[in-house]
Amino acid sequence: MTSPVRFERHDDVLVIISDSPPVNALGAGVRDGLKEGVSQGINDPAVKAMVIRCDGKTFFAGADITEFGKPPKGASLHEVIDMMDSSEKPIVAAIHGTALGGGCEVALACHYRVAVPSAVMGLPEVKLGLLPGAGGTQRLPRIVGVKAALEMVAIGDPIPAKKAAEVGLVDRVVGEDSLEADAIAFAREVADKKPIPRVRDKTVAPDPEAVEEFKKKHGRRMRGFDAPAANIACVVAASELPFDEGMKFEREQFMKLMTGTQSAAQRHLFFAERQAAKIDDVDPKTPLRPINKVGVIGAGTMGGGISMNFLSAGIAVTIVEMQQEALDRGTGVMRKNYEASAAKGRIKPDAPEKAMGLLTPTLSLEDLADCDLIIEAVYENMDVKKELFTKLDTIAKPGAILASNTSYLNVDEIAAVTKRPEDVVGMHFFSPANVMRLLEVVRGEKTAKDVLATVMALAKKIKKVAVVAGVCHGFIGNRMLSPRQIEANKLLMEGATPQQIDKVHTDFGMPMGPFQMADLAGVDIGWHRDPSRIESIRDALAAEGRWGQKKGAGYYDYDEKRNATPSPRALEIIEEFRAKSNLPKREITDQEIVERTLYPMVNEGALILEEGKAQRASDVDVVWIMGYGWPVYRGGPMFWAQNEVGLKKIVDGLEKHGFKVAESLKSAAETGAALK
Ligand code: TC6
Repeated sequence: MTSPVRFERHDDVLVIISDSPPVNALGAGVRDGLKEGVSQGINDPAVKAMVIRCDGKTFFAGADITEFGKPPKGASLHEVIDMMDSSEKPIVAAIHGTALGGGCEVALACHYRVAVPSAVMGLPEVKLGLLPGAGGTQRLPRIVGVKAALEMVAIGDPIPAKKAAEVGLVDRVVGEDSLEADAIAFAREVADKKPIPRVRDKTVAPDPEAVEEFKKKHGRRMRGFDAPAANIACVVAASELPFDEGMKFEREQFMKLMTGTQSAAQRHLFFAERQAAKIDDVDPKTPLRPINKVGVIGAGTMGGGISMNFLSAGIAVTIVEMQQEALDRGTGVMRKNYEASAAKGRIKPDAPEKAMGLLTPTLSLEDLADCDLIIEAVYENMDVKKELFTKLDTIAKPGAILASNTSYLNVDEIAAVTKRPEDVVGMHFFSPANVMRLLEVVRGEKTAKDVLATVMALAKKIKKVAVVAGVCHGFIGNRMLSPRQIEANKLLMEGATPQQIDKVHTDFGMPMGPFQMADLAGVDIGWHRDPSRIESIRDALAAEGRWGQKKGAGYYDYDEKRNATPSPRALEIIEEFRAKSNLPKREITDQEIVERTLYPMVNEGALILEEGKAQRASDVDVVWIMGYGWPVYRGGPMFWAQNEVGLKKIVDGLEKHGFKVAESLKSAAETGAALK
C-alpha cells in the first residue's frame, strides 16, 4: 500500500507532506509515514531542517477517531512526537485549515510553527470526552500559560492563527497562498539557531486563581461530564510537575477517559451527527435546487427564529404575517435578538444591519412568488395548513420547495392538497429556532429526492444538524416524548410528585424534567378550555389558571425571574384529583421512574426504527441530544440503552411494568445484535 506521506527535498530542507483525505487524520499510515520522514531528515546529513505540512483542506485534524478502541497498529503518536521533539534539526509545522487534537499536538512537538491567516488551532478532545493525550495538556500551558490553556483544553474551542500568534503558539503568520515557500524560508532562517527551542524544556507557573475562576465560570456547562475535570487536572499538573511526570499523569487520565462510557458516547455522537446527513437511497451527488430566497409564513416566535437562520447565513427572506402589528412585532423581536447578540460580542457589530437588510416583511402571500423555498410556521391545525398549502400551490413558482414546520401533523395529508406533492417536505425546527441545532426533515411519501437533498444541504449551510424522519405522529422526537409524558402523569397518580420525577430526569442529565417542561411550554397547550371538564391533573391545573411559567404558576410556583419552587397548591390539586381515582398512594422509587419514563422512550425509538420512520438508531440519538437536551455523555436514548443499561435489562424492565415490547428490541436483547 502506498504511504499517505511523501517527502520532498528543497536543498537543505526536507518537506514532509501528508495527503490523507478528507481531514489528514493521524491514522496508522500517516503516523508511520511521519516517522519515516522525520527519521530520514534526522539521518540525512544534507538536511538541515524539516517542514511538516499537509495537502488538501487541512493540517492534521486529529487522531483518527475510527481507530479508538481497536488494537493499536503502526507507530504510536507518542513515538512519532517524541522522535520529532528530540530531533537535533529544527522542525517547522506549516499549518493551514484546522490543526486540531493530535494535529495540534504534532505542531506543539515541532520546534516552530507557522500558519496561514485562515488557519485555526485547537484541542477539542474534551468534546469527545477525552483529553489531548499526546502531550497537549503538558505542552500547551508551557506556551500559553494556565489560564489560556484551560479555555483551550477544558472547553475545546479552537483559536484563529492571529490569536495563536499573539499567545505565542504560532511563531509567524505567513502568506495565505505561499505556506510551503514561506515555511521553507522560515526553516532556513532557524536552521542553525541553537539551542533548539523545545516546549518540554519550558516551565509554567501555577495559577490557582485562574483555575478557580475557570471552574466557577464554566461549572454549569461542565456539569455531569468527566472530561473537563481531567483536562483541568492535567493543566494543573503541567504547572506543578516536571514534564515527564506530567506526561505520565496525562497518560493515566487519558486512559481512564478512553475506557469510560462517556467518551464512547461522545464519539458515537460525533459520527452520528455526520451520519445523519446521509440519506440511504439518495445519491450524495444529486443536483440540488438553488435556494437564494426563502419565504417564511408567520412572524411569531417560530417564524422569526426560522427566518433568522437564513438571514444569518446571508440568504434573503420574505416574511409574511396577516396583520401589520404582528408583522412589526415579529421583525422587532428579530432585530432585538440580533442586537443583543452583537452587544454580547457573539456576532460582528454590523451583523444585525446586514441580516435585517436581507429581510422583506409583507402582508401579502403573493409576495412569495419568487421564493425558492417557502416554510410555513402558522398555527398547528390541519385545516389551517391545508388552506394555506392550497393557496401556496397557486402562488409559488414551479420547482419551489414547500415546507411545513408542523411538529406533529401528517405531511402527506398537507402535500395532498397541492398539485405538487413531490415538492412538499416537513422542516420541523425546534424552539428557539435560531438557537436549537436540530432540524427534523420530514420525508413525505412523495417528497422528491432532490428536494430532500436540497433541504439537507441547506440545513448544513444554516448550521443545523438535520435528521430525516418519516411521516408519523410527532415524527421522531415528539413521538418519543409522548410515552414519557403519559407515564410521568401516571406516576403522579400513583403518588410521585412532580419534583421527584423531574429530579430523576435532571439528575440523569436532562436540562429539565417532564413537568418543568410542561410549565415552560404552557400547561394550557392543547387544553379543551372548559374549566368544568376536569379529566386529568393537567386539566385541573389549567382550570385554575396554573398555565405554567407565563402565569407564574403551574406544576411549580415561579417568582418574577421565573425561578421555580415546589407549589403546595399544585400538590393539593394533584392530591385532590388523585384521591378521586381511588388509586392507592405508594412510595415510588427513582429507579421505577427511570424504568417507566425512559425505558418506554427506547421502546418507542425501536418501533420508529421498525416502521422505517428513522433511518438508523444513531439518528434517534441525534434528535434527542440536539432537540431535547438528552445528556451528550449518555449518547442518546438508543446508545444509552444498548451500551450503558443493556437491552436485556431494558426489556425486562418494560415487561415488569406491563409495556408491550417492540419485537426488534426483544430480538436484539436476545441475540446481542445492535439496534439498526
Ligand atoms: C485526538 O486527536 C486525540 C488525540 C490523543 C492521542 C493519544 N478521525 O466534519 P466533517 C471524518 S481526538 C476520523 O464532515 P468538515 C468525518 O467523520 C480528535 N475521521 O468535515 C467525516 O467523514 P464522512 C481531535 C474524521 O469540513 C469527514 O472526516 N480532533 C476525523 O465539516 C469530514 O468531516 C477532532 O475532534 C477524525 N479525527 O469539518 C476534530 N475528523 O465524510 C474532529 C473528521 O465519512 N473533526 N473525520 O462522514 C472536526 O472537527 C471536523 O471534521 C473538521 C472538518 C473541522 C476537521
